[in-house]
Amino acid sequence: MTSCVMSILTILLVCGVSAANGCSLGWLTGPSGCYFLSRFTATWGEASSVCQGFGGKLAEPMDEDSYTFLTGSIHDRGQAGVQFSVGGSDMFVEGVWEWSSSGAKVMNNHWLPGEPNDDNNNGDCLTLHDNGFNDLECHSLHYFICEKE
Ligand SMILES: [Ca+2]
Ligand SMILES: [Ca+2]
Ligand SMILES: [Ca+2]
Repeated sequence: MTSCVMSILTILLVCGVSAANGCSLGWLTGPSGCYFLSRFTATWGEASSVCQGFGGKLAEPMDEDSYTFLTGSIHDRGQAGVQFSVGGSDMFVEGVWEWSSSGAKVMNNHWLPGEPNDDNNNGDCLTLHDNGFNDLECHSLHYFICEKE
């Protein structure tokens, strides 16, 4: 029993350790925070909940530095062409793309060609490829990126 408790404590301690740069183990250090690229898929809403469970949110690359960092990270992982859910949507006003935490407008200059196309009249959630943004249906399953301070 004692060893079992000790093991759990050890795990908690190891998992709680932060790297010298201030980001938790398994998270990347980016220009405006720490980022986690998932290795499993979820709906946009589920992904948002997972990120909140980590004490963060779905990533919101609001400036060129964070956009470039995240697209580069996707590319570096060998996942060019794979799309990751990020924290923007037009679920409130069709065609008006906003970051969820602030309502700030999504940059207009990084949509993939032909996007946003409001897939099936229902493409209301934002995903990021290694080369641009796409809109997709919120209930479809994708990898995702979390962000925290
Ligand atoms: Ca819509
Ligand atoms: Ca839409
Ligand atoms: Ca689309």
